[in-house]
Amino acid sequence: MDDHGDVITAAREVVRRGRRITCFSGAGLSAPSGVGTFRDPGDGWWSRYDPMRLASPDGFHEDPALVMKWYAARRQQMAEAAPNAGHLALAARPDVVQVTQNTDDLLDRAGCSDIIRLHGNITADRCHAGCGHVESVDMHDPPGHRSCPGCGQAGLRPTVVWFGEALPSDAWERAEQAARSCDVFLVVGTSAVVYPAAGLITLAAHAGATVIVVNRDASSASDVADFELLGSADELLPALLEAD
Ligand code: BJW
Repeated sequence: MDDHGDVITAAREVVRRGRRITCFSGAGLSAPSGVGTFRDPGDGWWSRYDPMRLASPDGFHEDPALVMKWYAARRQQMAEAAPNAGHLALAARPDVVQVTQNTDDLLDRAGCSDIIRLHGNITADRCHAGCGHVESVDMHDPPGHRSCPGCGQAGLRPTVVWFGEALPSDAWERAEQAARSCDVFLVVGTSAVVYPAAGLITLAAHAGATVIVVNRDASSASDVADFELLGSADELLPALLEAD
């Protein structure tokens, strides 16, 4: 067997023996479904657009129509996507705690029921001024910029976390607990550069978990990895997680 096969076999054995497994995922999990990543050179969103114009409160304040146009494009892309074999392999393991940075609904559609969402959920909009109005959106026919029908004070924006915004405290507390208490921490398809989310990896490692990284390329998680499996998440996760 080649070196890569040896690493998969050894990591698979660690997973098989794991009693508490947490999976921390990012955009690379949904990439094989056709959902764009953020930082991949060439086709990642941030290679083409300034993140602070599209994913920050200041950007929304400056040009809300542009921001909502970008979200409409992403929502349509996600609506046309289907869960891939990586999502399905995770959903087949209800014992694995799912912590994700992804805002799409592909883990839900694969069958995961309890997902800890660090960066929110793209399938709904809320009042940017915080009046409490929330509404789900039609992902196949997503809306553009419009005012909040609840208070009329501000625009509606996706229920996601932008740069400079705090993560939902309940999700963050559950994620920290899941990182601290697991014995195997899977890191799937994330560049691991966005904080505080990326800090979960070192938290888990320092708490004694074996860290298994699944990524198409080396990432900021490479240095912390006990096992690094380089390849596509839709091919590696079934090999890592599925029973013999
Ligand atoms: C494959 C593959 C395949 C491809 N198979 N793999 C400490 C230091 C420096 C800065 C900070 C810090 N702490 C906080 C900050 C600021 C900031 C930050 O981290 N900035 C850095 C980027 C410099 N963080 C924040 O602002 C956060 N908030 C915060 O800190 O609040 C503080 C606060 C407290 C109290 C009150 C107020 C404030 C919020 C971060 C929000 C991130 N939001 C986004 C977009 C919104 C959601 C949406 O619209 O969907 O979230 S940005 C974007 O990055 C998105 C993602 O969830 C996130 C992570 O990206 P991810 O998933 O890793 O994707 P990529 O594209 O980066 O990587 C893809 C990977 O997949 C690559 O590695 C590929 O190789 C791989 N891949 N195909 C396997 N087939």
